[in-house]
Amino acid sequence: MTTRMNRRGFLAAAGVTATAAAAGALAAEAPSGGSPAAGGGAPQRTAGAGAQFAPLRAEVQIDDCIVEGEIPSELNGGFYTVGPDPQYPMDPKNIVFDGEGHVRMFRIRNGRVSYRTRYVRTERYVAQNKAGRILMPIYRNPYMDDPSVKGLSRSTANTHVVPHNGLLLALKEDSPPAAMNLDTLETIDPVYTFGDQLPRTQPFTAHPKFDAHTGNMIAFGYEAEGLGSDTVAVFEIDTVGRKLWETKIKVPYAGMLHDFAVTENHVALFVVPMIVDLEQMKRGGIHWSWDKTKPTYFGFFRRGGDGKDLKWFTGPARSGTHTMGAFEDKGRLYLDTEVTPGNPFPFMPNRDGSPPDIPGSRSTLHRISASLKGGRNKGYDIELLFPLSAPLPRQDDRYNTAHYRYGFANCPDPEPPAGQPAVNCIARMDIQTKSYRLWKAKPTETVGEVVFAPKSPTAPEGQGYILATVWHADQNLRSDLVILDAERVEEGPIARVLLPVQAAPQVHGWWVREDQYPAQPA
Ligand code: V55
Ligand code: FE
Repeated sequence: MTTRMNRRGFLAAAGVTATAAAAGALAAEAPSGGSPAAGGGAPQRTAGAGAQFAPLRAEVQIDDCIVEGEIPSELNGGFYTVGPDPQYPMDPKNIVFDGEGHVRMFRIRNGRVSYRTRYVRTERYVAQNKAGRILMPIYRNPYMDDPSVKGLSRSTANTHVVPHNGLLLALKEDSPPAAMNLDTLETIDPVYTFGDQLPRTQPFTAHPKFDAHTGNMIAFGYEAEGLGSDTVAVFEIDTVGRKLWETKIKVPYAGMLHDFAVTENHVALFVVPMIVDLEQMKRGGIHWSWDKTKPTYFGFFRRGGDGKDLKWFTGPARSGTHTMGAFEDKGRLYLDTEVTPGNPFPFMPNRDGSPPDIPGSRSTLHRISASLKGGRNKGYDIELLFPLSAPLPRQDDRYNTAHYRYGFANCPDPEPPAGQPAVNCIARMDIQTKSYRLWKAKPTETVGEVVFAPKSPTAPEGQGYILATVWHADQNLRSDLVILDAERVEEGPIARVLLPVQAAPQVHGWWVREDQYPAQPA
C-alpha cells in the first residue's frame, strides 16, 4: 500500500504557522510554513526552523559515507538521534509531537562512517502497519483510539535515545523505553520493563540522567498512577539493569514534567503549568493545555530516600522544558534550564482560549536555585545565564550529576540578518565566566540539537567534539553531519559527513562511546 505524504497537510496537522515556527521557543522543533508549495503535490522543502521536523518516511542505509575533511582518529562510537516521522498522514487535529519514532545512527570507526535509520517497531507502529492506517489519531489521547488497540502500548518512542547495558533505549515519556540493537537498530523489545521490574504501563521520562560516578541511570515517570494522576515515580537503575531504588512523590498538580535534574545527593523537579487537560481530551483534543493561572514549583528531595523530605519553592507561571545542567554547592541546589515566560509550544492550546503567544514561547537560558535547607512554600531564585534562544541545551553528559562548567547548544543567530530566523548556530557556553563562543552556519543551514563526544572516556570536561545534523534548505533538505572541535566551535566543522538524502527528523540525540558497546565477536 502506498500513502502519499502531503506536506501541507502535515503542516496543518502540526497546527503551526510560519510565524509561530519562526519565533516559538521550540520553534526549533516545529515545522515552518515557508513559501507556497511549487505545486503538484511534491513535498515542500523550506528554509527555517522547521527543517529538522520535515517528514521523511524512508528508512535509509549507507555504508562508507562521503567525508569532507578528516574524522579525528580518536572519535569512535555512534551518534544516535530520534524524532517524530509520521507513519501515515496525520489527523488534522494532531500535532507534530505524535509522529512515530524514527531512529538514525552515524556509526563512526577509524575515520569511516556508516549511516542507518530504522523506525522503532513500537506496538503502535506494528498495529498501524498491519491495519494500513492510523489507530491512535491524537497525541497522548487514549479516548480517541481505535478499539482494536486497547491494551497496546501507546508509545511512539519518538523523543530521545540513550544507551543502557548494551542496548539503545528509544524513549517517549508516557511509556517504558523501547529497546533496540545498538548496531542494527532492530527493535528487540517495544515495551522494555528491565525484566518485569517496571509495570508495562510505567511512564518513563525521555530525559534520564547518568550518575557521574557510578554510571547508574536515574529516571522518573509522571502520571505514574494513570491518566491525570499527580504521582511521580522516581527510580535508579544500575549499569546492568537492576532497579536499586524507587520512591513515589506527589506534585502540586499534574503537568508536563518533560525533564528533571539529578545532583550528587538530590533529585529536582520543576513543575510548570502545561497541565493534563482531561476535558479537552474527551472533546478530542491533545493531552495538554497551558494554564497561565497556575504558579510554578521548584522542588527537590534526597536520592535514595523515601521522598518525605521533598521541599517546594514557588514562582509565577513560566516554563522550563530542558535542563542544561544542575549541581549543589554550599547548601544550594542550582538548575540551569531554558525558560520561557509563557507557553513554550505555540501548537499546544492555551486553556483560556487565547491565541498562540509567540514572544512568550521564546526561551533563554536561566539559573533557578534554592536553599537545600529552606522552608516550605517560599520562592525560588531565578537569573538570566545566557541571552541565547536555546531550547535544546546540552552538556558533556559525563557531568549529568556533577558540578559542570560547559554547555553546548544549537540556537538562532543572536544578531540575525533581517528576515533570517534560521536556527543556524552552535554555541559553547562557559558557566564560570558566563561567556560563549559561536559558530554561525549559512542562513540556508538548519542545525539540529548537538551532542558532545569526549576525546577519550577520561578526557577533561569539554575536551572533545560537537556533533550535529545540518539540513540544507537550498538542497532539498539534503543533510550533513558536522563535527566541530568542542574547544574551538567558532572555527566551524573540522569534518562533514555528506548524506545524499534528507536526514530523518530529530528531536534529541546521544553520543554512544565505543566502550559502551557490547564486546564485538572476534
Ligand atoms: C517534548 C517533546 C515531545 C513530547 C513532549 O521537547 C515534550 C519536548 C517529541 O515529543 O511528547
Ligand atoms: Fe526533550
